[in-house]
Order: sequence, then C-alpha cells, then structure tokens
Amino acid sequence: MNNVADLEKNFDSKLEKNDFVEPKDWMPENYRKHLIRQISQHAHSEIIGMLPEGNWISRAPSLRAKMVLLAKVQDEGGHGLYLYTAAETLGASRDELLDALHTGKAKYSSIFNYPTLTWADIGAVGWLVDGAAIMNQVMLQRTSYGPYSRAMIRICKEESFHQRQGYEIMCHLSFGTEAQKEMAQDALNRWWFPTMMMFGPPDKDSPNSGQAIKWRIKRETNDELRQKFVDRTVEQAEFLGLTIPDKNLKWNEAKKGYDFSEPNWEEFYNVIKGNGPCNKERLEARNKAHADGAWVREAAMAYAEKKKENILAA
Ligand code: BYC
Repeated sequence: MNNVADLEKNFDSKLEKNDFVEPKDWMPENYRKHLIRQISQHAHSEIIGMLPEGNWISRAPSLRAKMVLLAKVQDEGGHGLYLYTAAETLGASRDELLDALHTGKAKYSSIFNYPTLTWADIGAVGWLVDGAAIMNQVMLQRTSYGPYSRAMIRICKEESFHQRQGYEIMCHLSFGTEAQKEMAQDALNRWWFPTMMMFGPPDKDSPNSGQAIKWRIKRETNDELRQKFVDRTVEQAEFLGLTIPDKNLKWNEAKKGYDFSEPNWEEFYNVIKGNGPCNKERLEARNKAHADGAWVREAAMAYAEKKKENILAA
C-alpha cells in the first residue's frame, strides 16, 4: 500500500475502528502538526504548573503537607517528561519545543498565569485545577494517538491523588476556624472562573475542536467538558459549605445539568496573549531554571558520549 489515497483510507479506517495510530504509521501531515501543538502545549503546562505550587513548598503548614506537595510538584515534572517524549515520537525535537516555550511562542495553560497568594490557593489548585485537568485528561486516555493515550493513562492515575490532596486541604480549612473558612472561600472566589477557562473557548469560537473531534484527538468538546466539570464540582463545594461565586448557577432539570455564567473571555484571550498577572514571572523563572540546568545536560551528554566510545572500543 503506497499511494496516498490508500494510505488515507487505511488511516481513516483505523480511526473508525478506534484503533490507535502509532508513531511509525502513516498519518496526514496536519494530524501530526495538530498533535505536536497540543501535546507540547500540554507538556509546557505541566512544567510551568510546577511554579505556582513550588512557591509554597517552603511555607507548607506541616511536614506532612510539605512532603505531599513536594511529591505532587515532582509528579508534574514527570508528566512533562512523558508528554515531551510523546511529542518527540512525532518528529519534534525537545530543544525546539522548549525553545518555543522559553521565547514565548508556544502557549501553556492560562491557569498558571494566576498567583497562589495563600495556602488555601494550594487547596483550590489541587481541587479545581487538577479536577478540571482530570476531566479533560480522562477523555484524552481515548485519544487516537497511541503514545499520547498511554501517557494520559499514567498521568490520570497520579492526577487523581493530586485532586484529593487539594480537596483534603479545602476540607481542613472549610471545617476549621472562621478565618480558615474565609481563606477557603476567598481562594474559591479567585480560582473558579480561571479554572472554567482551562477547557478553552466556547465551541463556537474554538478553531481546533472540529478537526480534533474528527481525528478523535479530542473525544469531547470544550463546552461538554466544562459542563461536566461544573456538574461534578457543585456538590463538592456544597459539602465544604462554600459558595461558588456565580449568581447564575442554577440546576436545570430539562438538561439535567447546571446553568452557569460564562467566564470573562476577554480576560482569557488577554492571558493567553501573554498579559496575565504572572506570565512574565513564569517565563523568567522557567528560563532561569533552564539556564541553571545547563551543566546537568552537559554532564549527561558527556557521560553518554563516553559510554558510546567505550562500547565502540570494546
Ligand atoms: N490556556 O481551538 P481551541 C495540568 C488556546 S495542565 C491556554 O479550543 P484546542 C496541571 C489553544 O491552544 C492542564 N491556551 O484549542 C499541571 C488554541 O491556540 P493555538 C493542561 C488555550 O487545542 C500542573 C486557542 O486557544 N491540559 O494538568 O482544541 C499542575 C483556541 O482554542 C487554552 C492540557 O493541555 C487555555 N486554557 O483546545 C496541575 C490538555 N484553551 O494552539 C495541573 C490538552 C485554549 O491554536 N489540551 N487555548 O495557538 C487540550 O485538551 C486542548 O488543547 C485545550 C484547547 C482544551 C486546552
């Protein structure tokens, strides 16, 4: 089979049968590009996501909280690694992907451009941000590209611990003193709408969703996932005795889901253009970490070269 029409037919039939597309299989060039864009942005989000949480490791309120947060932040670094590796199977190089991040050409999730001001924010990030990430990633476990799907299966297992870590903090605060409960409510007030933005623009304004669904890269749309997230999270907020900061939030019996307000999409576009509260700080921190790690990369390369020489000489 070697003419393009046959190759396309084979590719389409794979998608229809819900088979995975694997790195050595033929795939349309735009499918490859689409995946490199999405997977690398996802990888960037994981490693930039380490920054707002890493900010609290030295200030966690107990040794246990510090250990749990440290492990969580380390997990995010691992998620970045699985995802960069998945993107590399599509022919992108790690250097070119990281360069796009460091020069501000590549996007990463808007959510990480908001500051973590109090310990309650670490709870809200775990509960809401990881909760939203899981909602999206559970669907991506069934994505059509094999290496991305397998990375997602592993990531989802770890993310569910992260979500519980956040919810546990929210429980401590919400059932604690009046001041602690206020901190928890304040964090929910600030993180609710930015979390809703994580799912991307409304379907009608999402240029990539249509093709992503056709190629089975995405299995559910931005709006469908946002709705699911709201429906699941309302009950969790009620258990905590906290109020979701949306006066339009109301159960709709006809659709068997909640009605809710749209986030401020102007703010969203502004943040992804680089003008959010912490964009500059995040990129500076990432560039510094990359420069500080140069000696590790050089040492690893020197070791690999030496090993290769020894093997060739043997
Ligand atoms: N932030 O056509 P659309 C995590 C961009 S991290 C920034 O709907 P698509 C975690 C979008 O890229 C969770 N940009 O796009 C880590 C596109 O621009 P380009 C990260 C956004 O791709 C540490 C344009 O807007 N999860 O779990 O169909 C600690 C139009 O959008 C955002 C993933 O990355 C945004 N929120 O759908 C804790 C999941 N939304 O590229 C937690 C994988 C949209 O055309 N990614 N844009 O220039 C996806 O599922 C999809 O890429 C998205 C967007 C749902 C994010």
